[in-house]
Amino acid sequence: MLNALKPQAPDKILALMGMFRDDPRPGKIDLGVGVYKDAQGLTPVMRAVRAAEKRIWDNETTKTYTALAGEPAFHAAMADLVLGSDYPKDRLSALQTVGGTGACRMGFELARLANPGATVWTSDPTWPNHLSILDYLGMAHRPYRYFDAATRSVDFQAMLADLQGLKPGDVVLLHGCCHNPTGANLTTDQWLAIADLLAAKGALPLIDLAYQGFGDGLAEDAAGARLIASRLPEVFIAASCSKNFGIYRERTGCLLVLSDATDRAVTQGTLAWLNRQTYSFAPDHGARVVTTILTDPALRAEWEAELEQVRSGMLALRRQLADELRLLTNSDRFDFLARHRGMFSRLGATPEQVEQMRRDSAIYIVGDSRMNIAGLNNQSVPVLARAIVAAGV
Ligand code: PLP
Ligand code: TYF
Repeated sequence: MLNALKPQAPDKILALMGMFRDDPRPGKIDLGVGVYKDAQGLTPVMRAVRAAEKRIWDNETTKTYTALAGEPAFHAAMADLVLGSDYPKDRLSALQTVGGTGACRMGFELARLANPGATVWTSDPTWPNHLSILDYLGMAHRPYRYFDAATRSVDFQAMLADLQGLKPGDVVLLHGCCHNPTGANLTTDQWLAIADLLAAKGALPLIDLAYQGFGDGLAEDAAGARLIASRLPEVFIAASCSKNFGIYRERTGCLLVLSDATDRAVTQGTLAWLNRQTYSFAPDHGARVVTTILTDPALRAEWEAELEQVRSGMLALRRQLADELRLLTNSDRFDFLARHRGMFSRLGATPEQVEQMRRDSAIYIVGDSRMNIAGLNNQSVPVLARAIVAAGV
């Protein structure tokens, strides 16, 4: 029977991770997979996470099941982190999920249950797993133009023009901040215009918030999601704790759903039911760590300070790289690197140029020329800048 299976295409980002590992060259630079790395190239466990884990280890007396949708304390802590303290509590449903990916997946499934004919509109480009999950679910999806390859910024007029085609009940997948893979983000005015358009069209926003705290700050990175949440009757937010808490492998995320208050009970019940159909209870440990940190003022302050170091470190690397390229090219062509936010920037190199940088300089960048800025340090920035110029980007 299993001989009927067809091979699946490998995940290109994860495949690049393996190629990097197998490269024996000593000065190799990994700008591939989206994992934060410090100046030593390590992805450390955050201090607040260690402290929370110790506290849980000291105090936990049972490992019995919790609740199908996850702990209410986790839901409340995540809603507060994402939406701020004055969100409409009578309109909120929430689901603890297996990472931000699980939150996206459950968001798609919930939308499909409510409107089986929904088309999901995705930015061009977007995170490849969005598209592969939608394909797997058999859900219709359509790209909207987003990235202007010439300016490496958002082509907002094109985005608005494409979204004119929305039908009532369609889903618009938006990156809440730190767009993956481009690094180009919407301004507040653009978020407002999107909110107005979706409201006029009767479309449903699904905001993928995987990098809150990696761009302009915790509140700033949630501003788009908060603005949409304050203006639209129904909103889905898929929040990941993988990056901002550095707990990737614990698989921690949360789907927040705002609905009419009269639909809340059935929505919340449907979310719990979706977990039950898929894997029953979501993993507990990461969610418990996050709840412990967010509800303890001292731990929270320590976490916020460490996250701020991570954020400002990436911003400093962006500025250093843009400055270096200004000097080498005697132009401002690469200033967009300092304007982008989050871990990623799409450089705008051809696949051949990406390949040349890997071959000649042992620099690993995803094939679409997405670079993970966190893979750099002060010493490797000039190496990358010279390789970019040598490749003729
Ligand atoms: N969405 C985007 C855009 C991402 O880049 C990621 C990154 O890993 C995720 C969602 C989900 O992450 P995870 O499932 O590891 O929490
Ligand atoms: O885009 C990235 O690099 C991160 C990590 O299948 C990632 O979001 C990459 C591929 C994948 C899962 C996570």
